[in-house]
Amino acid sequence: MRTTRSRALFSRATQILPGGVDSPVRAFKAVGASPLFIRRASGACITDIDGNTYVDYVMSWGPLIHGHAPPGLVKALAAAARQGTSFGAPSPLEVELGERVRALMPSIERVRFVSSGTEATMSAVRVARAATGRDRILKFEGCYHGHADAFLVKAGSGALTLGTPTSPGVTKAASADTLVATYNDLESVRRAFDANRGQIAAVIVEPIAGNIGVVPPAEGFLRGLREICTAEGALLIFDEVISGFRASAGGAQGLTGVRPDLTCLGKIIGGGLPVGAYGGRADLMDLVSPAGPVYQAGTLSGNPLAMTAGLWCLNRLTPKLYASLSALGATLAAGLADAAREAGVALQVNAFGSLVTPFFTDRAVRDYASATSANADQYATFFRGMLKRGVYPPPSQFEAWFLSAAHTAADVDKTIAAARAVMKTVK
Ligand code: HOZ
Repeated sequence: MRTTRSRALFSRATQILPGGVDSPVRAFKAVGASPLFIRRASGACITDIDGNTYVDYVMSWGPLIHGHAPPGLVKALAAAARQGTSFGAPSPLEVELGERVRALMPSIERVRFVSSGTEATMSAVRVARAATGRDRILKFEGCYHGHADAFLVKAGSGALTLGTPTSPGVTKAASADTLVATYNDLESVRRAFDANRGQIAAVIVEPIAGNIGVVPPAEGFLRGLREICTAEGALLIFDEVISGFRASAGGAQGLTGVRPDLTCLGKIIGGGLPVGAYGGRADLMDLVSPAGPVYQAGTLSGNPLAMTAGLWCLNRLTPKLYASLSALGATLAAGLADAAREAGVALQVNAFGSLVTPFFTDRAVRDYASATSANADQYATFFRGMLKRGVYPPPSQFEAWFLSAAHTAADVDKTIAAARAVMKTVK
């Protein structure tokens, strides 16, 4: 595998982009490698500027449930672009996508489109604080809700990989109202409410944790959160940026039947273009300006290209798609587990439908502590070996693998065969 061009471009990039990238995990720091610069992508594959092609399991970190550049989407985007790329004024597409989101997730009675998941979560918390008149929020250790100041407390994703759970530059005041509980541990939530009676505006949770690797909710955890929030007069916010339209067409809430007060969306809702959204109960969302006093705005919010991509994606979420994604996910998870067993490597594979994470640990992974017991050095060796064999997993132990409609049984077989060979090299 020749990487001369990627290496040269990375060297040049470090002179203009901090760390050579526009988002930390892309720098491959956590896996001791130099990032690949991608020239193009199609279906389940990406090709770098040296001409190497890989089966991709990053899939732009989740939005591409229909694969890279599906021809129908490309055509729809080209047609939309001819009509104008941004209006800064309402367009019919926003209404159409909003209604589509509400049909798929009925808890979303009103929705506001923004441009990223980070914008969605910070705005949802603002609404929760305004609605309750309370300042504090409760999040879970290892859950990542974007990079707004209030959330960079014991966060997951890049903040975890880089070992900076609390970022410099976040003031004590900005994070002082953020409480942290343990994922899948309702007792830790009750303790936080006991110690902060009448002060917690909202509990925000990834209903399927996806930023410490994949950690599904334990039986009863989400329902327990709903009960506690209702009893304590706090709002329940589901951050479904990853799980929305992926766990099922109705997200994690559609599968579990637990109805949050507010939901944050991103990734699939934009079909690979920059979109986020937050929505929920009409009485809460009607606090948002100009319906109400809670200010939030954005130049590219409801952008016609992004709305077009979102609609294209959401209109193609069939039961058949989820059945085949789950089957592929199960085959991949089982294949990775078998490969590790054969090689005598301790591995726990967590999977939820099309989300998969192989954790290099012998502990069951159900929260931050067990996830971070995984051996990141072993993952790094595994990652580099897979890359050499034409498979591109996420460049961090603590990120999810994403499958798409474009992945085939042959892609997964190739991945498992590569894993069989590579596991033998993992010490
Ligand atoms: N925060 C994303 C992973 N959970 C990474 C975003 C990116 O690098 O594109």
